[in-house]
Amino acid sequence: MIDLRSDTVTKPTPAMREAMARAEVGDDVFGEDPTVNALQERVAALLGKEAALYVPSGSMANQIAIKVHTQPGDDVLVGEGAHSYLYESGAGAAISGVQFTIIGRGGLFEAAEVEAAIKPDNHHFTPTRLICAENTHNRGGGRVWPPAQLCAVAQTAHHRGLRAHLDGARLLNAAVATGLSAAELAAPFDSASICLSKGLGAPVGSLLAGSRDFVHRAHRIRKMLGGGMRQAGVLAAAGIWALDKHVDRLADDHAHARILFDRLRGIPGVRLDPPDTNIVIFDMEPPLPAAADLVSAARERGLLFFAIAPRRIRLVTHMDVGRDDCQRAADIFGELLG
Ligand code: TLP
Repeated sequence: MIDLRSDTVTKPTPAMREAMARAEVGDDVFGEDPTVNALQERVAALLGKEAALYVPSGSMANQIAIKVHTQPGDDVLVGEGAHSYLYESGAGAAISGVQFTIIGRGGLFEAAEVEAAIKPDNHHFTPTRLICAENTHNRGGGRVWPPAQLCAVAQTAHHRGLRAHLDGARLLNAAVATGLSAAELAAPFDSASICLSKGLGAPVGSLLAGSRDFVHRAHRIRKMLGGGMRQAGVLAAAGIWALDKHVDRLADDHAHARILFDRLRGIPGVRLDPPDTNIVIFDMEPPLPAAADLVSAARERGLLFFAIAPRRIRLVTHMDVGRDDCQRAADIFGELLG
């Protein structure tokens, strides 16, 4: 099977498993796991923040950030399709009691749209407290924010007294694609997350970084959500291995996404934009099949991917699919749609 459903499907490599087996561990709820501590320090430095906290998932990283930055009843500005409001099971409402206001188009937004969406200081309105930006943007097709635009939205938020959180589940894809460091991309934000379990190929884990005070408060919320893990160093070791060995190769995933794009764009009725990173999203016009039918037909040929709307497909490249797999996938699209 060629699995393009998500970059979350990767399995740890034999070398990564060895690093996990060798990991020194302790009780991380006591702060005594040396491997977790090393990973947290490493990611704080990577993101240019004072401190970082290891959490089980990207969703928990986002929800802890929202909880730390807001009070119940606050308003949070997000782009269309942001993971933090669309794919986290209503957690923002359930855990933090916030409402989301969606701004911009395709996941990205402009500083002027932040300005325009901030609610007036009047008792009819809920106070706008936070913006969340997602880089790269998943539903936006792995879109990389133009760095100046990303910086401008955070600066505008700060200027208006709001906080700014960066969902950087795939921030290292953005760093590789732009040539900027993750720290430069995270610099305008009060908090930033990265996921180790997407393109980087670790089995579990995300980090949430910010000031020492932010991480101190985040730690308490992690405990509240049951996210404290004990001898988590066996998992953190996979993350350290991934940061050592699997960052530069993200460029291969981006090149493989380009192979898929190059084939799909030649098919009449397929509409898509060139991928910035490792995600390709395309729409199909009739008489091409509905997305669910394409998913079933491709599955029979050994190719997996998701339909994300009735006529929209998402493909994600990652370290467990090579160049030949992507060429084969492109051929299957040619057979089924061409
Ligand atoms: N995204 C998953 C699905 O949940 C959609 C995927 O297959 O792409 N932020 C972003 C931008 C994400 O894409 C994801 C996962 C998360 C946060 C959440 O990470 P996890 O799955 O670790 O909670």
